Amino acid sequence: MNYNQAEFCIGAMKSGDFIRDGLPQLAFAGRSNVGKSSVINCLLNRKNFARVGSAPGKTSQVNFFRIGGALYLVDLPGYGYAKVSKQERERWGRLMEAYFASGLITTGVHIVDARHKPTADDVTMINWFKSTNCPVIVVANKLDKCKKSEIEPNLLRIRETLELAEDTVLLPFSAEKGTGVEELRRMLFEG
Ligand SMILES: Nc1nc2c(ncn2[C@@H]2O[C@H](COP(=O)(O)OP(=O)(O)OP(=O)(O)O)[C@@H](O)[C@H]2O)c(=O)[nH]1
Ligand SMILES: [Mg+2]
Repeated sequence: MNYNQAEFCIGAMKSGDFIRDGLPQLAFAGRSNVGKSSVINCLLNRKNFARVGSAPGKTSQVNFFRIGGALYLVDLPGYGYAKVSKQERERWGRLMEAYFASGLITTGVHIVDARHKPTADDVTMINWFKSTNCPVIVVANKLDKCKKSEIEPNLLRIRETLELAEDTVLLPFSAEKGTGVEELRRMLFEG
């Protein structure tokens, strides 16, 4: 699969905008600012393709990128950003619910922060993924910000808090350094 051939298709604001053409959809979700767009850029070996927010909570649409004419990477709006109005939060909830209920997701990529214990919102998110019955890969991003001695215990804490099945991949990752990117490409693009 040629991941260098990538194009932005649509930023969906409502369920009617979702692309329904039968190609696989790999959905990227995670807390605001955790690095969803950065992980996508890293995968595609691009600098600023999926927009990296200077202010958190910037991506408020469901962004569809078609890759190699073969599948979509779907950059979902982040959650858990405090300075968002109740109205905006409700809009987010409806949009996400519609996308998760659409049956369009074929693989989930849940991005969490390698430094921290997953939040209550992270637990809600992984449960949404589990409810789709699709395979999900958990990416522990910002690994470059962890001390070496923290990595193993942090990964264990993530696995336990999210109650990941034994066969669920938890991938240590750094979008900044490119750590884990080849493995993630293999899993997503050659799987
Ligand atoms: N050190 C470090 N910084 C990172 C990494 N990944 C992302 N960042 C930084 O984290 C910030 C947020 O990255 P984004 O990719 O915009 O995060 P996002 O999850 O798409 O954010 P929203 O779209 O607002 O939900 C940016 O300043 C990135 O440069 C990483 O692996 N290591
Ligand atoms: Mg983003």
